[in-house]
Amino acid sequence: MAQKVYLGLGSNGENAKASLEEALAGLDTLCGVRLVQCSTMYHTEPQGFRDQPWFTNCVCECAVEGLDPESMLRQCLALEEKLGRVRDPTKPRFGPRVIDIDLLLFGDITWQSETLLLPHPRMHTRAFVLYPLWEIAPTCLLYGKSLSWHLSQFAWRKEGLALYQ
Ligand code: PH2
Ligand code: MG
Ligand code: MG
Repeated sequence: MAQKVYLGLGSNGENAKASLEEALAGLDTLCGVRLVQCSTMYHTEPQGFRDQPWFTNCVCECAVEGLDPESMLRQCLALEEKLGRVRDPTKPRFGPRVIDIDLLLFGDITWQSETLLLPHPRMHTRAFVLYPLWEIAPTCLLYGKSLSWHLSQFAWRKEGLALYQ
């Protein structure tokens, strides 16, 4: 049976929107993966490492068949590389990137390995993930609470398509 998988996509490269579109198209071509829906693309204030350009972020839903979370992750990392991402260990961990594809939720699976944690360990603290996810999955629960509950736990605001936090 196919799993409902939610992914967070982000870019603060030069052509961020084009990079997200390429990533969405690329996801749909992955073996065992079908793109089901995608949120609006938002312009989002950088989190973590603040001194970098604003990001464009969206969240998408994929139907995933015959893949476990680690093999899905490997395919996502390979797609990031194909779209031009270079991981430089001397650069800040949360710094600028042409494309970031994060596994947020993989069905109801809780996963804890050295390479992957599910649910994504920071998603409940980030408006740039929670708000677009709420848009496409308004009844989704995270740790047994609604997405709007999580969004009420910290300060953020939406102005048009901009998400401040
Ligand atoms: N990704 C990060 C760090 N900070 N901030 C925003 N607004 N959007 C992101 O996608 C993002 C971030 C690390 O993955
Ligand atoms: Mg990320
Ligand atoms: Mg990532």
